[in-house]
Amino acid sequence: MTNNGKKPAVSGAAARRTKPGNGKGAVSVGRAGTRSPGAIRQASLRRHTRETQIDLELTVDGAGAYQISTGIRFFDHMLELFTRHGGFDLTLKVVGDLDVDQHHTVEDTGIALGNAFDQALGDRKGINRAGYFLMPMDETLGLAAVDLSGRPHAVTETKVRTVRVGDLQTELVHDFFDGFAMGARANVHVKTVYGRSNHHKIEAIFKAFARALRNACSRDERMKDVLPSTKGLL
Ligand SMILES: [Mn+2]
Repeated sequence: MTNNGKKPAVSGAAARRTKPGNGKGAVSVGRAGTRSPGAIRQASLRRHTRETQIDLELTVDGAGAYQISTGIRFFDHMLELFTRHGGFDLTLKVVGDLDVDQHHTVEDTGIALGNAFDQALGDRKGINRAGYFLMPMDETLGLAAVDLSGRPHAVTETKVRTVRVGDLQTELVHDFFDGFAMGARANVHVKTVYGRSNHHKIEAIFKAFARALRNACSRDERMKDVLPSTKGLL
């Protein structure tokens, strides 16, 4: 799916580095150069392993433009609305070993997306760092709380009892957020407070997550060059 394709210009030269990755394959990460306050925060990432091939371009300070294909249609739907509700821009192409099952595809997408946020946010100075959101969707209420704390941990409670919603294995919702938390070095809590429709339960969580993350990533005008931690490192 695609929309206006709006793409802000990269500020600074894109520095590119390649590292050996985790033994599963080569991983190269490109990121926007030195960020001045107000610069658009972006990252591009290529994560190719024997299980998944992921190519991703993220703009944190975007306008909700997306072009997303993971091979799992319901997952695409969730990532599309994540991008729009977050006000990000996301181009994401995932080719995973769906002949095994959806696990690697969903988990690795979470890791890669989290990595992209980590890269784009740099030293995390001058951002809110934490955010939360309560998202209603008809009869369902979804909750998300995010802290870009450097401490990876995810807690999920979807209250979905069916094995699948659409074509997505629902237990993998946790693996996505767990992967994201690892990749972004973030603490992520998402839950369905209540609801009936399984589609709504997952969708409300993704929307709440997008808006909580948007708040966490947003700049704090009063603390422009300040690290939002007394520890000295995020
Ligand atoms: Mn929907």
